Amino acid sequence: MRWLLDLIDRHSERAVRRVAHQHGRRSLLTKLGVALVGGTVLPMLPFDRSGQFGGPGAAHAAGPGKKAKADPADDPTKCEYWRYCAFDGYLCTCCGGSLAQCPPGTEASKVSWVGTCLNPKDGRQYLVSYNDCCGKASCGECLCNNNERERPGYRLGVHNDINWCMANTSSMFHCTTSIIVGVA
Ligand code: ABN
Repeated sequence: MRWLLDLIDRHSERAVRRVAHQHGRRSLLTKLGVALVGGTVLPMLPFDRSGQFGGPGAAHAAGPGKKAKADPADDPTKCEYWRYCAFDGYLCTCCGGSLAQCPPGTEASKVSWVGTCLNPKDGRQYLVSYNDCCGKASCGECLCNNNERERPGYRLGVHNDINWCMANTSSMFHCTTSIIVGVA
């Protein structure tokens, strides 16, 4: 009887060792496989990397949890926008109008003053007509005063601190547009 118990013992020990051995090897192989496939395939997946290295998409992808700053030279609601280099007044883009259109209920001034501004996108100088929008009280939003090439007030045509609604039926000044009228 003793010999039978010894035999069962040896058999079970061998079986247990074999299972433990094979299982250990397989799980190692599985882990290696996952690491290899993951490491090779994951970088090939189509992630959006357009925000890297300050490229064109950088403005909307400054990194996790961070908001990139928009360039004010590109934003017509900011005084730093390139067309406003000689602008004096309230931006019509903040007052219900646009760069070239007066807000509803106002009309463009019949006279204006023209500045010359550099467009950083193409390196060219543009003639920009600053027409006031007339017929309503001051808009009061986005007051800007840039004075590139402006001259003192005793020379009316080269001074920008003027109410250009003076020749309209209503001389009430509301806001100012910035209309491109030529290339210098
Ligand atoms: N051109 C804008 C403006 C209007 C009234 C007074 C000064 C400047």
